[in-house]
Amino acid sequence: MLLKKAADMGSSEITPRGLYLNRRKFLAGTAIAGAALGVPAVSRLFSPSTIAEANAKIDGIQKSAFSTSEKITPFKDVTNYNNYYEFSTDKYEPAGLAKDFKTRPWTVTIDGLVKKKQVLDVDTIIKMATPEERIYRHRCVEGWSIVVPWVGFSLNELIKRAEPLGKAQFVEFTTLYAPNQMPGQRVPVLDWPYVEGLRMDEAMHPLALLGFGMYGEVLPNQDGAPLRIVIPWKYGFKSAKAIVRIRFTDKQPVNTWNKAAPSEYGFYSNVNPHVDHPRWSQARERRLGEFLKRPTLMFNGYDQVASLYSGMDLKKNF
Ligand SMILES: Nc1nc2c(c(=O)[nH]1)N[C@H]1C(S)=C(S)[C@@H](COP(=O)(O)O)O[C@H]1N2
Ligand SMILES: [Mo]
Repeated sequence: MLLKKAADMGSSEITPRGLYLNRRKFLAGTAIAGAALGVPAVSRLFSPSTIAEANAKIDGIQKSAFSTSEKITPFKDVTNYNNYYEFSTDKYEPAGLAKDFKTRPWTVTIDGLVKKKQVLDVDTIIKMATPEERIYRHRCVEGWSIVVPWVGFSLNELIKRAEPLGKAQFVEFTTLYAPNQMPGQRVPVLDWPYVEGLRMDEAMHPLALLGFGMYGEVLPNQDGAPLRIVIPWKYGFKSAKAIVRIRFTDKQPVNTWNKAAPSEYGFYSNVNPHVDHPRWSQARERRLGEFLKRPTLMFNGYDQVASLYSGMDLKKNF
């Protein structure tokens, strides 16, 4: 069991008020079964069957110097407490609802300001470089954190092969839109599909990971299979799951959470204990499974990215 529930923000807290009320109205006006969507979970037991959906082991994984030596969060916590609004706003539900999500065949479209526009099979991408285990801290904007042994390689491996044009200043990531498979997309809680973005130098930073596994295995569906990004120095929502498109652009992408609540979620979203969310402090966080909160670190402790933001006002560019 997790010991952190008391401190969790419910979905009503991450969801901006207007949207939340709209969603409730929407739910009230349509007789959707299980309209409990708007009600944050108080307590639920893990279903062992979701944990048993063990995925294939990944061969030839190398260790990474970027890994933290902090205690890894148990697999069952990381895979049963998920933010994945395409499936549900209830963090306990994606594990079950994503069980039959189809991750093959799967292609990723690479387009925009890039020399090699192409549609790549996800298995071609996965084989592009040596898989590494990267044990990263992950800090959700809601105040909880985890330590996860991801499997993947630097996103820049893919970007370099695509040969972006000199004009490309940003990269935009788009998640699959498949309301037939993703029940959360039948509800207008966010503007689907989920979109995220990075500045080119952020995307090229070796810490920015293209992930396809965790704990030595293929990524569980609820954690973003078959392919996601993991940006450890930014709040969790920047780490988009189930990516189908990577577009290079000269304009700053409009990321989904920024569109939903521009005063609450910025484009940069670097972990920053000195810039509070308008509705709660960001100074501390609770590790899943721990009781006491710990201080949140600037850039989530990844100081090596600080130079990317030198000269920038990170209170303005939150
Ligand atoms: N497509 C998509 N990606 C997403 C989200 C989402 O709702 N949809 N939630 C984000 C948020 S808020 C967090 S904290 C992380 C959670 O990743 P995890 O469930 O693997 O811990 O995924 C991020 N990526
Ligand atoms: Mo999050």
